[in-house]
Amino acid sequence: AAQGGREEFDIRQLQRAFSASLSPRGEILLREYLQGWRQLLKFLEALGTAFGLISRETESKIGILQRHQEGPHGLHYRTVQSMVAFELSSGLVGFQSLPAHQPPSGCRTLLRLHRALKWLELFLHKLGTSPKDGKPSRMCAEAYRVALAPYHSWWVKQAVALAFLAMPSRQELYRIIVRGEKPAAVLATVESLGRVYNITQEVYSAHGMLELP
Ligand code: 1Q0
Repeated sequence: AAQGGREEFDIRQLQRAFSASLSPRGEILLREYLQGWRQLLKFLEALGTAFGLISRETESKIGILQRHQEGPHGLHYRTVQSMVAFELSSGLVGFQSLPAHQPPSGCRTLLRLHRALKWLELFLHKLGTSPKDGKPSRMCAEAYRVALAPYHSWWVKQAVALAFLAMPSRQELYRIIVRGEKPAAVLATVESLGRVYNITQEVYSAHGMLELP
């Protein structure tokens, strides 16, 4: 579809957002983190309707976190660390399922995006190291089996498997991902994602929050 230049996925903006999300003090700034996710959303949208479910799910998770940021306790949602501290001290994390009238916690919502970043890291690594005739749909599925499938219901797994079949060829994928940029941009992006992932993982694991319902 014809879209304005600013509407399209731009790997430099993705890389910039995730590297800007890391503060010099090792905090993860949520605003920049979500900006990075909005870029990924553009990518998903460019893949077309077969990825509609995945796009909507991504959009929904971004929206929940954004509403926390704009809500009455918004100041506490500046960084991942301050969000965790706030929800822990207010009993809002939801270590057991929260009552239905309460919005999903920031912590459990971010955990879903966090796991998906692992998927992305694995997938991009495979894409970068695979032979020229490697099939992206297979790489997607393999990364999914490791990073996300253990947390998904049977229905979700079936739907995701279908979406993977609609994955474009490696050549087409590279065209969307890299566009005018040098392939090194992918490497820089994987590194930024990895740093952000590792810090989040440490914070979550320190508080026993890697399995929130
Ligand atoms: C390109 C294809 C991406 C496919 C990645 C696999 C993601 C599968 C996600 C499936 C979502 C299906 C609907 C529901 C799932 C929820 O049950 C689940 C758990 O949440 P909850 O509230 O039920 O406990 N939700 C999730 O796991 C959230 C998943 C978010 C999806 C994130 C997709 C990440 C994709 C990024 C685009 C790839 C860009 C590659 C290009 C990179 C360029 C350098």
